[in-house]
Amino acid sequence: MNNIMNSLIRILLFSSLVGLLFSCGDDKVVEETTPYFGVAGNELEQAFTGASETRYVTVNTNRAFSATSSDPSWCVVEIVEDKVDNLKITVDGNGGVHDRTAQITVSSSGFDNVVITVTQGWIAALATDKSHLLLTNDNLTFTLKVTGNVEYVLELPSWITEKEKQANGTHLFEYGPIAPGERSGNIVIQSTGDDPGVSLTVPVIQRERIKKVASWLFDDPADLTKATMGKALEMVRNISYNPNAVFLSVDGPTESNKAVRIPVNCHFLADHGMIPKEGQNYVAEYTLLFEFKIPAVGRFYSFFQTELANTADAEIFVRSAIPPTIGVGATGYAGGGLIEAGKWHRLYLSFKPGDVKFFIDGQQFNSSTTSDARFRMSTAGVILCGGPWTKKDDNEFDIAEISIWNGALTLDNVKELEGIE
Ligand SMILES: [Ca+2]
Repeated sequence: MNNIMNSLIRILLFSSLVGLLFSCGDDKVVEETTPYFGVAGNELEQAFTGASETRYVTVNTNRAFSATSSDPSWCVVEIVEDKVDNLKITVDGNGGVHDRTAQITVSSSGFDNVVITVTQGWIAALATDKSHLLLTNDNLTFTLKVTGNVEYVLELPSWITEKEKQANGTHLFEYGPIAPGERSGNIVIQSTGDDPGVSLTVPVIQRERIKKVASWLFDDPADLTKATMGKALEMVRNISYNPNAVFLSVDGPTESNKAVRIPVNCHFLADHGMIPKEGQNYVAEYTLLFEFKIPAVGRFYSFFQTELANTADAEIFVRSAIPPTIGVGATGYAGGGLIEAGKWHRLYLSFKPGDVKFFIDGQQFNSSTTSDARFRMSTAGVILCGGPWTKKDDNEFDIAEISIWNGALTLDNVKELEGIE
């Protein structure tokens, strides 16, 4: 009985397998004999951005087919064998300023053509030849070249003005010098009109370090006002006091380093060339160097005067004290024992409101927190080596060098300048 049942089961299983085989065979025959060809409706519109891109689309078919692009210059179509996504569409970046369209026609014998519509947008583009700008007082002009496919306007920081625009897109700008320090802003390049909005920002920084801006060495007996840096001095004589007063070329600290003897009640007027800080109309940070020699102690000698009418006190003196000191009430007097008659000294007067320092022969001898307005220099200039004629504070002395820096030098700065370790 068991054997009979087993045989029956075997027969049934065999019959089922045969049936399966036949049914599979039937399906295969159907596939081969019923052609189909099409592209899903939602794939018939292909919209691209302006950038280059590749996409794959499925052509559902069991037949050979072909595909052509109406504009292969930017829209390329290829058939990929053995892949479900068998249609490869590649678009180049759109460098133009308009949308564009192409049609891809997919054909198979015996079927209507399928048309895939490809549309591509475009990208408004602006570019500059510099990503940022670092400016100094040295040039006062700069260029920026703008390229792109859209019209644009420029927004500039208030301290920059445009001088001209050249046909190739190069803009020429100018700006003014600044006191040591920095200011910054942005140049914004913004597209205009109906174009898709695009803007670019180019940061601009103007930076200025403290530097020597004027220097007079008095080494040329024929030209005692000559500048080696900055502008020539102007000699100012008090003719009513002494009509014969003469600025004399005299020996200096060395044979080649000569000096000038400044007569009583005479002085130099200097165009220092310094620029006020933003928002100020005077110069409050500077350093003056005087290489000087006094003929005798017990008298006043005036180094500079900020009041150009020259009626008030001068600013800094060698005092008549014995031993002599240097300063004024606002800074205090100091340096007793450091200044000798008949000897050359190099004196640096470093001014910054709240931080005033004096150095002589490479050492600091006075500091003050004064921010007295008397030390502010006019942009019109400064009186050097003299003071008010009525006060008899400016006695004859010799000067081998005057130099001006447009900021307050430190002791380290002075040591470096003087070659002191
Ligand atoms: Ca000299």
